Amino acid sequence: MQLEKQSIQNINQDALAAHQRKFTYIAGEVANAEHIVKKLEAFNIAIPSWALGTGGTRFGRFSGGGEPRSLEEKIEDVGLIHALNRSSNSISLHIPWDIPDNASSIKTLASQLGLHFDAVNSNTFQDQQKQELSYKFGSLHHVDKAVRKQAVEHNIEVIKYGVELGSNALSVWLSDGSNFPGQLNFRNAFKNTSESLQEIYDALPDDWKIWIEYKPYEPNFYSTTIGDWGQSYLLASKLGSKASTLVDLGHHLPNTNIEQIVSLLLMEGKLAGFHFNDSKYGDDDLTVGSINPYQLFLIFNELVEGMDARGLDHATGIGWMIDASHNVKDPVEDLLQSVEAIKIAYAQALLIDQQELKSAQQNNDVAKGQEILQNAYRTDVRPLLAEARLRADGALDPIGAFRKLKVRDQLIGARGSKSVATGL
Ligand code: PSV
Ligand code: MN
Ligand code: MN
Repeated sequence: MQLEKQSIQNINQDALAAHQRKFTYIAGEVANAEHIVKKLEAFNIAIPSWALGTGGTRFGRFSGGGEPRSLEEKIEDVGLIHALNRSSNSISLHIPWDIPDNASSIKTLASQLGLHFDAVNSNTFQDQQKQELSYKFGSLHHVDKAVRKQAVEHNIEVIKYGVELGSNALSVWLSDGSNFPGQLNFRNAFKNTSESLQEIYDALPDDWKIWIEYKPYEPNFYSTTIGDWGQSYLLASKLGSKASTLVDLGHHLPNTNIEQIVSLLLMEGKLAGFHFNDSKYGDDDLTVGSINPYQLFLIFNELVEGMDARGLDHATGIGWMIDASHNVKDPVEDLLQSVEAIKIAYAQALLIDQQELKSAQQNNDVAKGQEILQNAYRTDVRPLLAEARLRADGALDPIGAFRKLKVRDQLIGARGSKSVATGL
């Protein structure tokens, strides 16, 4: 199904007067409201194909119904999200969970909905049916050259799919690691990984990039071969300019200063981009901004300041993606919430007077620096987001519109109440 602009506009009518009141107020309060609205209008976050169905845990999966049954239906759902928030104009595929065999018709469907394909993700953390060799003891780091070769070939195949779809980045996350001391020689595992990645790197088309994701633990609980940003950065540096480090917010040990990592990677030109989510304990994949929105804001402060310093803008080079999963919420509503949280953090960071902050830092005026950040963080920027959506023909209140238009009921009608997303 597709959402008509007109039906969204009809729903906006009821909330228009209240919105205008709130927008006029904030536009008078902050110095750069127009600038922020324009930045928000241009801001887009990729939706992961694997987040459109109920994820579940290893203990169970409770579907909400109407879930996409095919890649086409996943693309349709991203189209719905984008129609409502006007900030989700791309989809990130995970192969082989998604098999884009019919690339040209898939591409046509996406472009009809105003979408394109973001990074493609490879998967060597599971064994697939008919796969010759097992990844039980790892893939790119494996002690057996034949297993490494199989994993390299899979990645090269994923690049080929990506080329057909018009993507230009390969995102690699490896579960490779060990569960017990003595299981693995760390240096050999790292060298094998480096050599395997080099073979994949050599197969990248000229305008492509490879993004190397890190994660400290799970599924391995003693060591992970690309376990932190240092290990990812080391690999990316050895590989060359097409390689950089992907930061998944949930892939840090508790209380890690993620904004500092972001700041330094950006400085070194090695920040690939993000898998946005939130975390209470580990790789929880919770809705962005649901646990620690201040951290998200501090990350965006580093991005705004660091991108300015490097002459970058939102569209240049960095991958903005969500990586979350939904066990008890409607996946579409959850993704709408995540995108909203990211844009709130971005808008708040854009409120900061960076010159004033720099001068507070230069003068060691600690309280002033803190005040500048906290004032921005405590500003309700939601009317700026709503205005950006309104100007782009989106919904003033995306979740409200999703509910009023009974989108989920219609999806259940079309797909059934027991539909299951492919690949999950
Ligand atoms: C691993 O935890 C990860 O964050 C990687 O990005 C995978 O591609 C994704 O989750 C799969 O759900
Ligand atoms: Mn991730
Ligand atoms: Mn993860």
